[in-house]
Amino acid sequence: MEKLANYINGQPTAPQSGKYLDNYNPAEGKVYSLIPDSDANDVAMAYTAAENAFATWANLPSAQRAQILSKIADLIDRDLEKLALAESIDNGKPVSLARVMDIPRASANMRFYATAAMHFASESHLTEGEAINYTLRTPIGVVGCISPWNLPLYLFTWKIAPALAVGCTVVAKPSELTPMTAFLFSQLCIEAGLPKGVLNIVHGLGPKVGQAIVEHPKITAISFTGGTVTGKTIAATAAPMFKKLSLELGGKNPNLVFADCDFEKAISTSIRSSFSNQGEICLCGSRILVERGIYEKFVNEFVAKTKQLKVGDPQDNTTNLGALVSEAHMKKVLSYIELAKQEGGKILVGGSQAKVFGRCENGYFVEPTVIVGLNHTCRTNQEEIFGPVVTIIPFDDENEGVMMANSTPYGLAATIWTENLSRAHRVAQQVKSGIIWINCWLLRDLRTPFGGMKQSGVGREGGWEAMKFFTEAKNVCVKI
Ligand code: TXE
Repeated sequence: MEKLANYINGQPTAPQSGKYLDNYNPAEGKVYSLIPDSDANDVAMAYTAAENAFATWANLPSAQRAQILSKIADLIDRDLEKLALAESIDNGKPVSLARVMDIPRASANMRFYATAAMHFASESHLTEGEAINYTLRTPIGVVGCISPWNLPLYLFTWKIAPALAVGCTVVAKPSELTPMTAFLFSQLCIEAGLPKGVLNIVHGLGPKVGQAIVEHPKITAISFTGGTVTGKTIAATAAPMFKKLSLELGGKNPNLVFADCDFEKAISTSIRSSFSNQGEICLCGSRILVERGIYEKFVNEFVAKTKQLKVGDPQDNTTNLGALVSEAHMKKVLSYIELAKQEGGKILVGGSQAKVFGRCENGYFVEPTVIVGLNHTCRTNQEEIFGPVVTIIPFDDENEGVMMANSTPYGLAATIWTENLSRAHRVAQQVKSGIIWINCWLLRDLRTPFGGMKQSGVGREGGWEAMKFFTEAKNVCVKI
């Protein structure tokens, strides 16, 4: 069985403990490779490599850093098919999705920040008649990047690319549930000539490897995407050391549909925003709030469209929903469906584990599920489920819609469907989410600030925000 390796000091490296963890193919419910069960010793080794590489990498002209990062992007493009298949096998998502979303976005992340490295500039402030201030931004040092399992290579590169672009060196940990593409990525880094120690990838469990990265006294900043509960542990661990933190956490995103929307577009995009990647995207609109005038029509049409979705073998190009990432996660999602029933919810479609025959008969599939009849305050409508499960809730007017949209502890993303221009802007201002899409969903410009309010996180990624996060600002005041 294939054994994955850590990537430390430019080399594929076995864990010091010699121990490995099972890596599952969730569509088959079967172990198909082994990943290093690393620990604090491997993190310490990765840190030393990153520290030794720091001065040279930080002082390299940005154009040279950019060249290497662009080369990595080119290699991702070259290996598109191989990486898409690997992502699909590791995560359970349809290969057709990985081919158009995950892998192209991974190379886009690398290329975007490669070019950004050459455009990054800092401010100056003239104190009239007295002084000129200029701001120096220098890479903060060795940083930790911890990424989740839902968009494995996509979110892994989204973190490491800006860190590397500004001249930081990195100790990174992909999710133990989906380590494969980060492993393949390490091979591309070697091929691209990334100097040794600049990026180090340590595989293993969150409470062991992730925690060791966060606890490491000399890792100065942590960029994390994952669950809100883990985010709290990370914040509590990092706070006494005054580490810089960027936390991108969960969401319970409202999809607000007004009666004056373009109905067909609202329906078809809502199907995507509900069930893409099996609903395992932090930006999915899991609470569909519909103005009462079109509620019945919307529910009927949405249910009819949901019934057309095909749950199946992720390698079949006609599959819309593949497997959930793990058995534990499937059970969690199914438990929320049970909870919804206990809370009085009515399941209009789905509601069970999906059976896929043949190769995938032991896989972790869940039917796309639509639930109505629940109050916006119940647990089903307040807690993140992170699966192919949505609720539809009617509202009477704009105020009530906004109130419901804002009624959860989360504030990551929101979608607004209306053809009324004033309403669109008014509601966008009132909804407490870091990302608002009007008449679209998941339309991303990598320059824009990305992140959430309330319990959806701290800080913003994207564009200059991420570059600033990985640098330390120093003001220099010159008397004139
Ligand atoms: O994520 P974890 P889990 C949500 C979603 C899901 C829930 C839990 O609701 O059901 O979180 O998922 C590492 N110190 N999202 O438990 O554990 C871990 O190894 C440092 C939303 O699978 O947060 C992995 O690399 N690191 C989300 C990463 O954290 C630790 C995406 C994320 O895993 C750690 C994923 C620790 N103590 C889940 N413990 C999103 N925002 O997109 C774990 N990790």
